[in-house]
Amino acid sequence: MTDLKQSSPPRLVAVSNRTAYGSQTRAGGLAVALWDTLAESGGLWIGWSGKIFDVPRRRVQLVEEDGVSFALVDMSKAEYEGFYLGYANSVLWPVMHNRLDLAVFDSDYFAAYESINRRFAEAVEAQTSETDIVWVQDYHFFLLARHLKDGGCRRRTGFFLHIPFPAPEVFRSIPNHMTLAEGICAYDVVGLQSPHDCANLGRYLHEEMGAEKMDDERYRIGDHVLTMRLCPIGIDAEGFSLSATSEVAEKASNRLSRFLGKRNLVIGVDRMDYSKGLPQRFEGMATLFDKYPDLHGNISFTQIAPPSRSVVEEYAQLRQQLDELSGRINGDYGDLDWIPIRYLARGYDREELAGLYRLARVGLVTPLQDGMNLVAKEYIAAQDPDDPGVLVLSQFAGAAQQMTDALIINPHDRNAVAEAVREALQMPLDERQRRWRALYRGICEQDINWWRDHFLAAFDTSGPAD
Ligand code: ADQ
Repeated sequence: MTDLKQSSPPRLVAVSNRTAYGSQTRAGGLAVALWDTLAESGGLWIGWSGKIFDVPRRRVQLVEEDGVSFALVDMSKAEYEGFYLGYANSVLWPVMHNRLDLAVFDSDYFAAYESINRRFAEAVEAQTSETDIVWVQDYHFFLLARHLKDGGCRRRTGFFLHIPFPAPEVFRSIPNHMTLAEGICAYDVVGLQSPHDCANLGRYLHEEMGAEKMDDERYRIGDHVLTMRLCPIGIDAEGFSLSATSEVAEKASNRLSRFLGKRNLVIGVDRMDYSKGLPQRFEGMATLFDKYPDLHGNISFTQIAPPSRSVVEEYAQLRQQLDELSGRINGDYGDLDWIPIRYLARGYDREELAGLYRLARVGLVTPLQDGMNLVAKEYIAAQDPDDPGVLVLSQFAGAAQQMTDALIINPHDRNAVAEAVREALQMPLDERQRRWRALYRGICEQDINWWRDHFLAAFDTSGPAD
C-alpha cells in the first residue's frame, strides 16, 4: 500500500494542457483550487507553453509565479494540429460526447497524441521525484502514466476525466481504444464526474481488460490495482455567491436591466460547442413562443456563447447554424418592441456573468452530453436567496445527478424544454426558495475544495489490498 504517513504532505504536481500561468482570469474554480494546493506543497504545474513553433523543439521552460513553479512544454505547429486540434478535439471530444458522426479517425492524429503524451511524460520524469503525487487533468493525457511506466519511472499518478466516459459500445469504436484503456489502467487513481461515467468505465474495463471489481472503488487488472473514484467537480460556491453582488456584477446587471425593462430574463451561458445543445435550446424557446403567445413581449432569452475551437470545421458550422436559427426565430416571433432571442457570441468576465445569472428568472442549461457543467452550479450560487430564479437542467449533464431539485428535462425534447421554462416562470416563491435552498446546500457541501481533497484522499487507500 502507498505510504503517505510522512510528516509533511507530498508535493503535488499538476499536469494539464493549459496551465493558469500568466492568466489574468484565475478568479474562481479549478485554477484557484489547484493553485492553492500547489502553493501550499511547493508544487509544480506542467503544461503546454501556449507557444507553437514551425519546427519541433524539446525545450521545457521553468518559471515561477506566486509560489508555484511551472514547467512549460512547447509544441510544433504539426504537433498542435495532430495532438490538440486532431486527436483531442476531433476524435476524443466527439466520441466521448457520443458524437461518433463527427469523429475524424486519422492515424497521424494518434501518432501526434502518443508523441505529445510521451513528451509530457519525459517532462514529468525530469521534474519530479518518487515521493511526489502527479495529478493529470483530462482527455489530452490518457497515455501519460503508461509512458512513465514504460520508461521505468515510478510515480504515484492520478487522472481526472472532466468529460463523460461513454458507453463501452461507443468507446470501442475508437480504433486505438485498447491503447487508451491500457493508458487509463496505468494510473493509480482515476476520478470521474458521475455515477454513470463510473458504471461505463467499470463495464468497459471488465469486458475488455478482464478487470475484477475488488470493492466499491478498486479494480484488479492483472497485477495492478486501479482506484476509480466518483468525484464530481464543484465551484467556489461561497466566493461566486459573493461576486454576484460585487460592483462589477451590479454594473453588468444594471446595463442588461435597462434593456429588459419589465421583461423576465431567461439566460443561457455556454462555450459555443455542439455538446451544449444550443440549436435544440433555441428550438425549445421557439416552441415556447409558439405555444404561449401571452409570453410574447414579456420574456427575453439571452444566450451568451463565445466561439471556441473555431478552426475545427464543426464549430464553424455551429456558429452559422445559430446565426441562422436566431435570425429565423426573431423574424417569426419578434415585434417592433421585442427581440425574442438575444444571442451574444462573446464571453464576459466572471463577476459580470455572476450579475447576469442573478438577474435571470430562469437559468437554461441544456447540454446533450456534459461531464459536469459548472454553469448550472454558478447560476445557483449567484441567486438572491429571497427571490431566487429556477434552474432548468438537462438530464445528460453530470450535474443532474447531484442537482435533483432543478427542473430536469430531456434537451432533445423541445416541448419539454418549453414546458419547463413555462413552469419555471410561473413557479411560486415558496417553491423557488425550497428548491434553491436544497441546491445551494449541495453546491456548498461539495465545492471545489471538497473535490480536490476527495480526489487526493484516494491516494491514502489506493493500491493492492493488504
Ligand atoms: P466546459 O465544457 O468548458 O468544461 P462548463 O463546465 O460548462 O464547461 O464551463 C466551464 C467554465 O466556463 C464555467 O466556469 C463558465 O462560467 C465558463 N463559461 C462558459 N461559458 C462562458 C461564457 N459564455 N462567457 C464566459 N465564461 C463562460 C469541461 C467539461 C464540463 C465540466 C468542466 C469542469 O466539458 O462538463 O463541468 O470541464 O470539469
